[in-house]
Amino acid sequence: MNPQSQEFVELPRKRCCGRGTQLVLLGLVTVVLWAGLLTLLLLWHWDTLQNLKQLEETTARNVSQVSKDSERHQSDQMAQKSQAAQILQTVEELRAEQKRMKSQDSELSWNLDGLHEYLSNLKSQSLNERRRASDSLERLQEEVAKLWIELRVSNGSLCNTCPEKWVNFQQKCYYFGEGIKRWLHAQYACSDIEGRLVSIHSPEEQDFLTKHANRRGSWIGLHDVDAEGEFIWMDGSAVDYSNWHPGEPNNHGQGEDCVMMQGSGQWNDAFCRSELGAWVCERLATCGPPATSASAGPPGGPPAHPLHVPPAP
Ligand code: MMA
Ligand code: CA
Repeated sequence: MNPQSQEFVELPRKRCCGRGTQLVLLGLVTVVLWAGLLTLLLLWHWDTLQNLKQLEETTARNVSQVSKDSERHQSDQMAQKSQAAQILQTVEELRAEQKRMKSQDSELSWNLDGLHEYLSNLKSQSLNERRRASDSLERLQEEVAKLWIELRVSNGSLCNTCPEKWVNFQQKCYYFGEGIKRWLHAQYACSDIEGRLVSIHSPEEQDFLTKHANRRGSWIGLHDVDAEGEFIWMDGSAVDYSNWHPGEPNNHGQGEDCVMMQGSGQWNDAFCRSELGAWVCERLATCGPPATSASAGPPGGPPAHPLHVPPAP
């Protein structure tokens, strides 16, 4: 062992203080230590408090934010609900409007149908009136032409001029057509040569026709096409003479509305679509110059073909 260290160890320890002082020092140290510990605890507590306060504040902020959000959400939801209700109402209104329009549409189409019917009635009415007016005009022209002829005859004129192939009797001309035709086509054949199917008004005229007409029968201008049993002449003149075969008219079979003159000259109502071999047309004769030099009315005279009336447009 080192003698020096031996020396050091062996140095007698110098006592610093007395036992009381030591105790006081120990107490002081203890107090200081407790104070430090307490300070630390207090600091920790304060810090914790601060943290808690912060946390509380944050939580309060969050809660208020959440409640604000929820309020906003609620109000949004309410707005959406009211919007949905509004949309529903609008849809209902639209449906009602659609229904109303549908009913209006059907009413309009009903009205339109009515108007169409009214219009077509009006059209047919006006057509009928036009036809009646044109018939009356034709009859008046016929009357005028006949009066004119009578005037000319009374003034000494001879009114017996007929076109070629026409036969004169009194103041009329007759055309005895031959060929197979139904009544309607015989009518067309007459109007093609500015005449019409014959009308018969006296036994003399009938005798003349009987002598000249085809032996197998000819169509004449008498018919009851418009009303069964009501026979009328094509020229609208009165049915003031008749020469029916006994038992006729009998409207035999499917209906007989057109009249033919048999070979004997007697009349028979026949089926209008029957094909007969002959027909008789007539027209008024034209007048020559007066027999004397005395003038009979204005020069020019009646229309060249008094029976020819232009058809209604
Ligand atoms: C035919 C036809 C009629 C007519 C009778 C007369 C059979 O039918 O010409 O129009 O009335 O004969 O018997
Ligand atoms: Ca008959």
